[in-house]
Amino acid sequence: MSELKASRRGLSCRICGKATLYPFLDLGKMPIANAFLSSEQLSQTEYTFRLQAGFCESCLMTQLVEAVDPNMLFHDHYAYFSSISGVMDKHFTELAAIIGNEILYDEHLPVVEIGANDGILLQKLAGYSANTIGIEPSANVAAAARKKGLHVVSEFFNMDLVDTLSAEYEPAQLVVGANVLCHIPDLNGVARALEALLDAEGVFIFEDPYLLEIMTQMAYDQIYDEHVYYFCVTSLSRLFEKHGLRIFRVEPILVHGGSMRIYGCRSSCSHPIERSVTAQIATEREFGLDSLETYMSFAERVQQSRTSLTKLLQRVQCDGARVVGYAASSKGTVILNYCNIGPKMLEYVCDNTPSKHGLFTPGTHIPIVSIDRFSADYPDYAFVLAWNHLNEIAAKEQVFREEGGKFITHIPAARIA
Ligand code: JHZ
Ligand code: SAH
Ligand code: ZN
Repeated sequence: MSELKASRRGLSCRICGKATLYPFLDLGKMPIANAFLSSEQLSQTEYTFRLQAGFCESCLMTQLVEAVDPNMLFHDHYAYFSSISGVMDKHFTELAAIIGNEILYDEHLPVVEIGANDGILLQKLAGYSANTIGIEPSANVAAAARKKGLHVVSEFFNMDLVDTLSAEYEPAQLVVGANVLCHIPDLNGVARALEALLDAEGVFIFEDPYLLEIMTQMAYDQIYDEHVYYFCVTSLSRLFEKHGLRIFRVEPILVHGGSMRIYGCRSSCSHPIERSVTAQIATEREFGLDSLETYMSFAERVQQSRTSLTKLLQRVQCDGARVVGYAASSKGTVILNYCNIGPKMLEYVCDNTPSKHGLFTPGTHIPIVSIDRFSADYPDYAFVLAWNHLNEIAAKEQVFREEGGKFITHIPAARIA
């Protein structure tokens, strides 16, 4: 037994219920990542919680220790609009084509998307199916999807919703969700609901940030309130298998800094389990994703990552440089708060989401401005808070670089890019 385990009893795991959840990373007191503040709210007390990640030794699911009520995160003014990225738009065009050409098998059976947001993927799926249904609890982004003529139910996906859908619709031939499965605390409930919703030969596809990439890239800023889980294929396979489902194919994908697309179905379905699944599970074992020590050593490297980032920022500031933040992402909230980077360090954070302009970053209170403001008077450095979009941002900001501007990133290590 390791020293850590000997020293204390584990907490209760959200997935298997056993007292084998060991906190390994403490990112401290944290506000809600997407709770950008108006100027009136700056003087009010912000909701905060202790941002800690834990690893369950029994079912191997990595998860938040303290979760925030989803109703506080996904509501009528959710800040993230999926359609802000051209690269993501292309990514979803490709996903829709795979679904349309390889997965759908019936003209009539419903195609359901969970976490449809502003309809970026659903609209493309509608090109392949006349029966698409989006599930999206955040009313403002659901309204943006409906404006595109899409059918969207503004509810959380769970068993109650599936009961309602089942009364009205036939079983689904496809359930798809990008960057949403890891957001849902009751994953056992999701698995049960999937099992109830899917047709006998129906397929589910999910894409989420991949734990192995988070660890190798030092992308600890993927850990925040909305991301309740950090999946590997091993932990997800075990979860689905408990509920009569199984993963039959996995594909690593590059978006959001390294994600995994998983394809699943009922256990009794005809899809054979492909080599990609067994190979990925073997890779995860080799890396040590089944061992608490791997997570403890990641946590040590997170502290080192913070030190080298703050040193780099202090150094350029001491040289008299003007530094701003680029992209008011959820991940940015984690970095800024954990590394204690405020308005004295970053003059502003610019972002291409109009509804974020005029607001302030959660916890650190840096003003969020438009990209026009950035272009009007380039700073010396732009610290990229959506490092996953660095290529897209750098391509857009060629003039900034031509005029001597430089990007700073902390992924995979603090550096001037
Ligand atoms: P981006 C959100 O994470 C939240 P965030 C959520 N939990 C999740 O998992 C992913 O999305 C899917 C700006 N930007 O995509 C716009 C530019 O300014 O990394 C956004 O405010 N210029 C659901 O918030 C922010 O970056 C650009 O050219 O970490 C998006 O950050 C681009 C491409 C983006 O998501
Ligand atoms: N799929 C999009 C949106 C990701 S943002 C993309 O990849 O860009 C996550 C979305 O999931 C948010 O719009 C949020 O409102 C929604 N969501 C959160 N919990 C959900 C649940 N239980 N059921 C369905 N959608 C949910
Ligand atoms: Zn567990």
